[in-house]
Amino acid sequence: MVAGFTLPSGTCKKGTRLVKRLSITSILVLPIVFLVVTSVSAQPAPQRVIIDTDPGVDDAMAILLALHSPELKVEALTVVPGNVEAAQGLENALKLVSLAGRCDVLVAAGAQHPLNQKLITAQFWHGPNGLAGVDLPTPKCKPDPRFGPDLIIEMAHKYPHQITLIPIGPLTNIALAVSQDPGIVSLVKDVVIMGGSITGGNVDGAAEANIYNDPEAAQIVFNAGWTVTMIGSDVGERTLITRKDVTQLQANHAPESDFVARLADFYVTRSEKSGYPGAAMYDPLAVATVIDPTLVTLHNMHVDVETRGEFTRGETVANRRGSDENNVLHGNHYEIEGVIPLKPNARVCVASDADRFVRLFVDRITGTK
Ligand SMILES: [Ca+2]
Repeated sequence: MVAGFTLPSGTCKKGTRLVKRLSITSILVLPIVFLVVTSVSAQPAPQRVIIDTDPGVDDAMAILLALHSPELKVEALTVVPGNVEAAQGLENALKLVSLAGRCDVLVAAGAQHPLNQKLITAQFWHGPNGLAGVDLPTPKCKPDPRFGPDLIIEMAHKYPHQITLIPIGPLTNIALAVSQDPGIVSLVKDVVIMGGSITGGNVDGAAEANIYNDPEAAQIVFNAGWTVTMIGSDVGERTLITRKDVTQLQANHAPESDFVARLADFYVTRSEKSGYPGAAMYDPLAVATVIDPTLVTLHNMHVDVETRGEFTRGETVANRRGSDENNVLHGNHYEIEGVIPLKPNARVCVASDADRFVRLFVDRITGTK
């Protein structure tokens, strides 16, 4: 019997047939409705993310990957100077969301320079405008008037425990946000940083570019009290997009994949000139880690940022053992009196499934999956 269904009086036979039909219908339809409802509710809600970016060839690829991924809801892009100056970065970010037809994504300017040093830009790697010299149309989307770090703070409070920050540039904006409001440490869901390295740098022997470009900011962010996820350059350098992938991107004609194909062509060509077999997908790997954490292997470590070393400024110094020796002065010498335990503050990426990542990237950009 269908719950809540009553028959009018004097319609017993017809009513019985009707009830039978309804019962049969309900037997057939209700399980289907149940399955549909269950499968819809089983889909996890998209994760809210804010991408803090210095766009940037690989930033552009990372942002478009995020905008093409149903697992993510990109709430905002906050712009930090790095690969390009702040004004150029803001223009690039607005052009990217305009290209994607996504003026619903907030784009806010942030810091204008690193906390404690001069800006170092990277047109050498990213082209004169930061986007491989590709001249995208004047943006239709407009900037949000809020200051990037303020927007990060607002969003963390508006969506407690839901926002994942994905900083893919120097950590200046994130440091400003967490310094102004340390309360966001317990409110954000995760901080997935593209930056650092535990096996040598890409600027010099020690430092990775995003950390090197604002080491003081990075030290604040790593030691703010949250556990960050660190996707370093040493893994990015083993996660390459190659000429074969460029060809596949070129074969698919749509405005966004055409644009990414041009970026990838520029980026791979630049990397080949420097002797690499492909281009390091630094920033897209950080975004992909949020889309599918099974793409990477993470190990808990305590990470500090060297801010003073003559040869090591900007190095992320990772303690893999979880303790420091406790050396105590005894007269004219020190003695080891045991160890001082260290709490991990980072989940450090030590490996990626590069093939599966590149497939995901190409499929999403070309709209294949
Ligand atoms: Ca970047």
